[in-house]
Amino acid sequence: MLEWHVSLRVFDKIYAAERLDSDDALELFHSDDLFGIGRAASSAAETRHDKKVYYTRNRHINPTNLCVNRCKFCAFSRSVGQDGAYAMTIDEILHTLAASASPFNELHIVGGLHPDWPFSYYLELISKIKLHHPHVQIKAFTAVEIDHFTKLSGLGLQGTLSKLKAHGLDMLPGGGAEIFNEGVRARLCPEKIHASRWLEIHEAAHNLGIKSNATMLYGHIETYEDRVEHLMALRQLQDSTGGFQAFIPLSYQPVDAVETTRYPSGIDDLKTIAISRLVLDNFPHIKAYWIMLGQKICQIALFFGATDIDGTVIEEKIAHSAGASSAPALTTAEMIHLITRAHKEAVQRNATYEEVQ
Ligand code: V47
Ligand code: SF4
Repeated sequence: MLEWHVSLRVFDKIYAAERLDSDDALELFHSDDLFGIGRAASSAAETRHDKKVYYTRNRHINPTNLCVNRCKFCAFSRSVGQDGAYAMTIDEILHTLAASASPFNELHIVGGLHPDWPFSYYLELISKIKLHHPHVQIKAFTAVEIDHFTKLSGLGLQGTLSKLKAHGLDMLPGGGAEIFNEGVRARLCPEKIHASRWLEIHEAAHNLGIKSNATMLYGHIETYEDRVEHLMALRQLQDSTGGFQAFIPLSYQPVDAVETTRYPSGIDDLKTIAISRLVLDNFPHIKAYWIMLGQKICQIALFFGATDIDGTVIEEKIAHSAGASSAPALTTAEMIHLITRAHKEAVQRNATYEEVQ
């Protein structure tokens, strides 16, 4: 049941910069006071970054869509022998990068859990990319992939992450978090690592000086309580490590295999961005990922607490396999236009949020 008003008590806490608790967050999700919540989140964003909105020149590489996990919401993955399955050699990836028409300074590499590739494939991949593109920062491998690598390497979690770092890994992306609630995970992605393992992997990365992002896949079968539980778990880890850079709410792109008639509305997208900004008071950035939101909602999200819109994203495959209607890529000029038309200051960054001229 939607309540139009958020109680004055919650707004008083927000404007006094007091930390919100789970009940406050839940009240915000149940409210339909989109503008009140948005105004508060926008003010929280401007306190941190003034009018600045960050973007990057990046491209994606998905080395393979073969995956031994088959999450129900994932239209990208394939099993061995299935139509559309692919696996790229390291040379193919290097050629793709060399042939890239537009320059990039961040590479986002994620893929399926290949049934046969050894750990050495991944080490060689990132070290060769660094050799050919030394200025490029590598944001690679979700916690789900890192867990898979620990089984291949036999080096344990710390040893595996340290090896990857030594070969050129700069930071971890935020994927694989989905929704931490185990009941929802059991229904949507039973083979995936548990939430506690996802958090443990990010904690270990932070302790080794590897920054990371965090995501939440919302708008499918989860409840508002599940979203709040997810946000609180992230805030708690961030309190202890400070290693997260951005939180990215991922707007679910409906696929037939998930039995739900729900999908995130524009209002839900904006409210989720805004509430994330208000609850995750220790996260530097909330990212409005235009690939999943579409450019227009992404632009409006800049008035709801988002201070990052990701990047040019050449060749996105995961959301587009699920039918995302956003463009396949944006040019730098289009990104700047999107930000400045919202009367914000467009700031180009690298993967670790240093400003790039
Ligand atoms: O973990 C899969 C999600 C994620 C669907 O860290 C889906 O900067 C919506 O994590 N609808 C991968 N989402 C993408 C990701 C990401 C993207 C951009 C930037 C960063 C970052 C991270 O995509 C997966 C999964 O949660 N996903 N299927 C779907 N149908
Ligand atoms: Fe595999 Fe990741 Fe897709 Fe799940 S979301 S099936 S782990 S590629």
